Formats: sequence, structure tokens, C-alpha cells
Amino acid sequence: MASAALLAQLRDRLGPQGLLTEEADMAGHAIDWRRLFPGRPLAVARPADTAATAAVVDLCRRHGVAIVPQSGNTGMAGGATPDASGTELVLSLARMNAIRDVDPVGMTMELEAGVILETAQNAAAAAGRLLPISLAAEGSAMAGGVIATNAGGINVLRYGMARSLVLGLEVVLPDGTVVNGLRRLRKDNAGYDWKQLFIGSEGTLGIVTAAVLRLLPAPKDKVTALLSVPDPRAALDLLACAQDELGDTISAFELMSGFSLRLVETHFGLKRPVADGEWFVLIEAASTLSGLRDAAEAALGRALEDGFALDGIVADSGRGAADLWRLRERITESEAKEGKSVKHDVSVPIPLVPQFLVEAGEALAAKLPGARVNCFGHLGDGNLHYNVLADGRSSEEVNVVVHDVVQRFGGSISAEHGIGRYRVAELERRRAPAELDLSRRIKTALDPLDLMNPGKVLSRASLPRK
Ligand code: FAD
Ligand code: 2HG
Ligand code: ZN
Repeated sequence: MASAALLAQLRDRLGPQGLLTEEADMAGHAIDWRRLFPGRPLAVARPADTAATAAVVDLCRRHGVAIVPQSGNTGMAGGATPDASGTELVLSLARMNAIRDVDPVGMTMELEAGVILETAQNAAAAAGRLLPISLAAEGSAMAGGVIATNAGGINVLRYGMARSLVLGLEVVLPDGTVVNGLRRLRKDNAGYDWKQLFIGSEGTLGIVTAAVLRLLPAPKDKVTALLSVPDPRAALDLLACAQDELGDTISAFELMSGFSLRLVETHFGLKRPVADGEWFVLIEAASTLSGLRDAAEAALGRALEDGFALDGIVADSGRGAADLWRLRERITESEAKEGKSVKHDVSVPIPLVPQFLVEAGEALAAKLPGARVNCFGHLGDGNLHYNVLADGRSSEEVNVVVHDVVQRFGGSISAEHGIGRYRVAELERRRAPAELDLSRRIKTALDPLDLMNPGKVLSRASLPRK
């Protein structure tokens, strides 16, 4: 069999550590974090360096075997697991986990794709620098996955998505070519900025093996506050007020519904330390200079006086801040414990968020009565996680109701989690034909055999026949 020959060649090239073929060993690579997208890998290759990664890609291409790149396997869109055919090879980056260099003067970090995000954050902190990408999965998500999904998280409003922090990239193309663009330059206009194609491409155009990330000075002063607000419109007034008082020190502005916090209390026993309300905002500001606390208290005072906030607390210690963040970070796990949900990771223009929430709520009540909504997210970016708990309803049925409203508001059906396989049909339904056609042309130019994460982002059927 062709696959038996391939496995023998892979074993030769990678050694016993480098190839998993037993079902029990592969189990953790075969299903995603949400346990929604199980698959059956042909095998799991675990190359230890870029040359071995390129060799795996080359061998797979010769045998016509598709590859599913996988880093921390925390993705929310089913992009990192294989299909059920037993013919796709998972290529895990987990063994490529070296931080090659941290430069506190040039403020860069060069690292391999399998470095866990939290490890990278700690290495930056040890050098007195900040790697500002932060998300609840940072203890498992890896640099390669963060870059391949162009991850967002809680600090986007100040520092941008992962894309804005990538200075250089090394990738293996679907034909096995290694392209080394590991430059640490702040300015580089020499030709096409090809790395942007791979950032956010979810493993469909090539494999990210290493990167150079931009670092920032580490903040010395930080304030974290939790406020209850009467409604989402007041939350936007609060955003404007916080921007006036705290300027560009605001690094996170997160919205949480009362429903979200009740889930966290039910499943983790964590109580919110502010008076009742139906909406809550978690704000963090950080600065390399001191004096933030006075500004934060002035902002809170003004918000209470003007009625944007009903109640609020400013954390008075690192531990107090961590307790407030725990409320936010536990929402996803609480939702999973509550039952099945249909996730929506949407964005709309920031000023339209309150009206979006009204209209999405009305559409659900009319079309899916009884559905419960767990809404929370990155209000400072106009990005809401509008997750619907609707027992017995298919995701297709629920997606269409929510995404119709998103489309009416000029929004996006994936603000930060990507398309994976979960949102392929919705993307193809809702993106303009010319945009889809351009994406297919890019895919076909780089991966004419459709061997790099097939069926993710773009459907197999929509690509030219091989
Ligand atoms: P994986 O899940 O392994 O892969 C994700 C995609 O990238 C797949 O399509 C895969 O094929 C591809 N890929 C992986 N590695 C490579 C590589 N080296 N080269 C090419 N392609 C590759 N996301 C956010 O944006 N913001 C959040 O706030 C956020 N919070 C989360 C909270 C929780 C509790 C969880 C479970 C997830 C959260 N996520 C969030 C989603 C997820 O953590 C991010 O998308 C993360 O960037 C994925 O990294 P990973 O290493 O786990 O990637
Ligand atoms: C977050 O912001 C993540 O916490 C996860 O993006 C969102 O669980 C979700 O839907
Ligand atoms: Zn998020």
C-alpha cells in the first residue's frame, strides 16, 4: 500500500520519536478542544526541525497524502484535526519548541512554531519586555497556531491581532520548499510582504515553522476594574469615557453578560464582586509610567456620576486583578459544562454593537424561541462571542439566524477564530464571489494539489479539479 511505504519512509526520516501510528498515542491529536470535530489520522508526524518538516511535506506530496498542521490544538473552528478517512497525516509542531533569541534592545523574539504562548510571554517578561498576545488558551496554544489563525484575544484594541506583531516568518510551502524570511526589521518594503498570506491562512497554504515577533516595553503599572453597566449602550459610553481619562493605556475592554457570569458562578463557584446588573465590563489599563490608579479612579467616578456604570471595583493588587480576570477567562469552560452551544465569533462596527444585540435577540426569539444566549467578548474591538445554547438545533440552523443579522450590520462571521471547517459553508454563502475567487486563486497557486489542510477555509468542491 502507498501509505505503508510512506509511513516507512517517514519513520526512517523522523526516527521513533517522530512518528506516532498507534491509536492511543494519536488520540489527543485526533479530536479538537471542543470535541466537535473528531477525525482519524493516518499517522502523526512530529518533526524536530524545519528540515525534517520540509522532508515530511515533500514525502507526503510524492505520495499524494494530505497534511493537517497542528500546534496546540486549541483552535475553535475545527481546523487542526483530520477528516474521518484515515488518509490525512497530522503534522504536529510540538517538538519544535525552542526560543532562539530574545533581543531586549531591538525588542524582538525569534521562536519556533511549537513554543507555547505562555512560555513565550514569560521569556519576554524575563527580559523586561512584553509579548502582548493574550488569550485564555495561552497555556496550550503555540506560536505556530497563533500565527496561522491570526489570533486575537484580550489585548487587540491596543496592540492589534497576531499579524501586527509578526516581523518575520519561516514557512514550508506545499511543495516542500523552505522559505526563510526570519528578518527582525521594523521596516522592510522590499517586494511583496508574502508573510501576510500565511498569517491567518489556517494551515491551508503552508506550514509556519518559525517566526520573529515584535516585543514592547513591559508595563510597570497596571489597573484592572470590573464595572456593572445598565446596558451595552452604556458600555460604549464607558469606553469613550475610559478613552478620555486613560487614553491609549487601555489594553483590554471586555464585555460580559449577566448570563455569562451566572454560568461562571454555577460551574466554578466564582462570584462577581459588584452589585447586580445585566452587563459587565472588565477594563485593564497598563503603562510603563506610574500614576494609572488615580486616572482609573477618576474614570470610575465619572462613569458612576454620569450613569454609565452602576457599580465598580478597581483591583488593588495583582491577585485582585487575577480574580477579576478569572471571571472572564472561565466563561468558555463554564459554557462547555452547561451543555452544547453553537458558537458565533462575530464583529460589527463598534458603535453598532448595541443595536446588533437588540436585533440578533429579536431574530432568535422569533425563529428559535427558548434559545439562550451566552454573549461576551472584546467590545473594544467590536468582537462578540454570541454563543447560542439551543438544545436540539443544528449549528446550520442557528448560524443562519445570527449571521443574517451580522451581514445586515456589515459585520464579519469570524472576527478572530477563523473558518476552519466549521464556517466553510457560511463563508462561501456570505463572501462576495470576487473575494472567494481571489482566495481560491491564491490557494491553487501555492497548493495546486490541495494537499495542505484540504477542506479547511475553502471547500474542496470549490477548487479546480486536480
Ligand atoms: P491549533 O488549534 O493547533 O491550529 C489552529 C489552526 O492553525 C488549524 O487550522 C491548524 O491547521 C493551523 N496551524 C496550526 N499550527 C500551524 C503551523 N505551524 N503552520 C500552519 N498552520 C498551522 N482565539 C482567539 O483568537 N482569541 C481568544 O481570545 C481565544 N480564546 C480561546 C480560549 C479558549 C479556552 C480556547 C480553547 C481557545 C481560544 N481561542 C482564542 C482559539 C485558539 O486558542 C486560538 O485560535 C489559537 O491561536 C490556536 O493556537 P493552537 O496552537 O492551538 O492552534
Ligand atoms: C474568548 O474570547 C475566546 O474567551 C473564546 O475567544 C470564545 O468560547 C468562546 O466562544
Ligand atoms: Zn475571544
